[in-house]
Amino acid sequence: MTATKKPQAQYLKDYQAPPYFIEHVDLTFDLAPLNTRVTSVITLKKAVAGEADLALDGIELTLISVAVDDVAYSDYTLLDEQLVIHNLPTECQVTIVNDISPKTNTSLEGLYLSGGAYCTQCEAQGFRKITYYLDRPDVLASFDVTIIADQSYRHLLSNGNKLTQGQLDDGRHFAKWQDPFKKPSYLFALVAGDFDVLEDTFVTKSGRNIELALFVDKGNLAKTPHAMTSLKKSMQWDEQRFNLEYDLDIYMIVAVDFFNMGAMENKGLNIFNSKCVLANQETATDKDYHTIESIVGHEYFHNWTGNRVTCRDWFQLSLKEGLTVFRDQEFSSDLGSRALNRIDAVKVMRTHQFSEDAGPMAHPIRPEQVIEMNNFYTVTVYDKGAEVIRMMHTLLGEEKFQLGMALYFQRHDGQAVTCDDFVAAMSDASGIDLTQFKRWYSQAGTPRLIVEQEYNTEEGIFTLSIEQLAPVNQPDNAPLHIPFAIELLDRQGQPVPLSFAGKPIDHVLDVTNTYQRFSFDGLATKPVAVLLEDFSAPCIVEQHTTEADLLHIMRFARSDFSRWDAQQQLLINAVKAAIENPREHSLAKEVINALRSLVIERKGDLALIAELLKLPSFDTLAAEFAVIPVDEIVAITQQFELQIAKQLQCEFIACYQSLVDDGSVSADAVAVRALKGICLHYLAKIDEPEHAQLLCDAANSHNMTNVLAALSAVVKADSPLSVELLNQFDSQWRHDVLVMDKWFALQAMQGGDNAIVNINKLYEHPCFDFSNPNRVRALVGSFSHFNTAQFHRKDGAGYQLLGDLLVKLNAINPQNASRMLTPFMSWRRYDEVRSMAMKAQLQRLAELDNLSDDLFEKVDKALQ
Ligand code: B3K
Ligand code: ZN
Repeated sequence: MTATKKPQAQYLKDYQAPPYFIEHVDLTFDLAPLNTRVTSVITLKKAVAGEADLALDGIELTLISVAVDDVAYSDYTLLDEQLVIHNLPTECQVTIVNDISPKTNTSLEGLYLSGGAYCTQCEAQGFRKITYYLDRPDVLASFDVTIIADQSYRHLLSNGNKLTQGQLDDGRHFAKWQDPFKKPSYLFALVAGDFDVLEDTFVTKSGRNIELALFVDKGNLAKTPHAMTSLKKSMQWDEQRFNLEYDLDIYMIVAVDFFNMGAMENKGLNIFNSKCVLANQETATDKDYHTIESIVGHEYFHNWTGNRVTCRDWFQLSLKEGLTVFRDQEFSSDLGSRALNRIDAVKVMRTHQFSEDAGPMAHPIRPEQVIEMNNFYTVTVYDKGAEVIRMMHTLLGEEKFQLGMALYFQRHDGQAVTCDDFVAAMSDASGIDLTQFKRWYSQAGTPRLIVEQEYNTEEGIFTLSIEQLAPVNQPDNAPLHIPFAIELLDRQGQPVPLSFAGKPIDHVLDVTNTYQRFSFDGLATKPVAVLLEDFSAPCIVEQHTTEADLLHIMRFARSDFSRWDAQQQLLINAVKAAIENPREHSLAKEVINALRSLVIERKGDLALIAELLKLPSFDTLAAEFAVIPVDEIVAITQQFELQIAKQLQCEFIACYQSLVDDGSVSADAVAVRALKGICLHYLAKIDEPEHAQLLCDAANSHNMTNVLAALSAVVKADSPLSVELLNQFDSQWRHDVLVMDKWFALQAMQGGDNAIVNINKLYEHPCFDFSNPNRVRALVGSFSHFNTAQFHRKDGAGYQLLGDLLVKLNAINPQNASRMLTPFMSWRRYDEVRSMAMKAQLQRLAELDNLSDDLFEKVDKALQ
């Protein structure tokens, strides 16, 4: 790394409590696009004995004045990113006036303009782009906020309850808000705009009436009912399952088009990416409906796990995120299919999280060193964090887990705490020792478990020996406490009771040592073992399971998840065998027959059957190899899919035609559409007039799930139909950018040498906008993640396209740039030609004069 700039890391070990408390803050915003005036009056109390400067964070602010107790004050030092005020009295009020420019703020952090509306994003450290403040999560203050704006901004919103509103002499208007709950600055929010509003109410279980309001761009009201229903379901679920009730009198959600992530849990005033709110059957897929429900739930659940109890410092982020992801996963599983939700979560773990954990950005769920906090909103902190909570839930059971939650709130409501505090509550409430378990918080990497099975015919004893190996990239890791769930099946597929010497054994084995043996007796024949049932711990299990055992598990395991898992393993083995032995380029008869039975019999949940008919993704397969054989994986999966399509085409047609989609959003209708979609996926691969007709009918339907199933089927099959259907979609939906994102994604997935030229051309499309993260992700994100063959072209043109984009985004929106960089992070896992071409792009970024901290941190780690 030759770049002269070397941003400094912050360390968990250096944590110090703040030298001042801020008891209250009174903010006034006089809104104007290029010069919004912010007046902040902070009521302070010194928290330490003796002299202490007050070092307030502030970035890109124009300081106008400082006063202490209403008297102008000049004893301060203004640094690049801090205002250091000296010699303050022990208690005082500091008034700071500064200007900011929302219109030119393209980072989408701090106060910015999204379309015509002002909005904010303060987590993690965006508040310092609004005013000088102790911008850290352990400073909890009550906030009063006054917003002044032109009348055209009809809605002036902030956290808490509205105190007053009125007209000003100059023709402008104002509103005053008060949040009675003390909060850190990252939960502050302000919105000013002219919206359509969907209003509703919710009565809590203690009988309080809560006003609900959903603010969207004009004309979008018809797309709001699903999000509102999701909110009410979330409120009810949190009361039932966690005994948690909403606290303010009003809950507001605002949808904006320019947003860096999905949504933000600001107290009482959530701000959402419009794609995570707006939906109707014509414009959104069933998957979008599910995502909206889960994100609305996630943000709502933060009101307790995040807002009422928050993080002491940002290293503790998983305290709120891991726990809230666990809660939203449970919400989705209680309301919908537990198995499908588990499959989705495990896919994320095994592909994205395992690869992050094995790569240059590997970090424990509680990181110890951070340069740019925004880089740590990762699959590790969120999803592995949720798995760590789930393991505690498995070890404690629901009842004790809920006692732990209750104790956590009893001890820490209104505080900023650490992950240790959470585990202590769980352990104290349950009486279960979690000392060793806590290593999950401080050790990075994915543990590997080598499992061996022995069966002693004479004694009828079956033994599992489990060896726990440290991750290759974390050789010094100490053994973890791993809840390892199993099921044993007999030859007939019946579950075998687990016991030894007359003592029952729980199906969750406590793996705590580097090597352990677990024996079970009373077994007349060698059982088939289902291991790591339901993915009971985020580990890699290494063991050889025969094809016959996998087929047995697929038929008989009690866990739907484990049945899916066995099927995936069977398919993964087939792809690996084909790569090792190029003559074995077809799927075995048994596998095709198993798939055929699924399509014909259609027993159980149709959505699960749809899932079982999918081949493992490129990422899933790539995870199996030290050096990813890109061309082979692409070629073999294409070949297998064609084989399935050819051998089962009659069954797919019959299945497609016999399924009746009633067009509703019921779970049954969603499952029907999922299975019909898979049929289309395979049928598109064979150029037959009958198939083309089915595809065109679906593409012309009024249900976006069906339309998209048809379009993605033709695009992935490189079917001659795709040009016409894509053009038709473009002219039909050009007025709706969120729908056009689906079109951009389809364009990005097109095969053939023209793909890159096409994307460069699409940058000129009237709907495309580099400053909108949704557009960029739809087009280039889909390309780099899903168009494997073209992104990983050997001539490096795919990498060049992403590199060019990153150079541009680095200046516009570093947070988005850093997210888009992810595919380059695993450059070492590719063959020489590809890895050198990716590395060249990283080096190109490293040499940028204006390299952002966000990109610096990742590029620097990647190149080390
Ligand atoms: N807490 C926010 C994420 C903030 C990301 C900052 N770069 C959304 C969520 O996890 O609920
Ligand atoms: Zn969250």
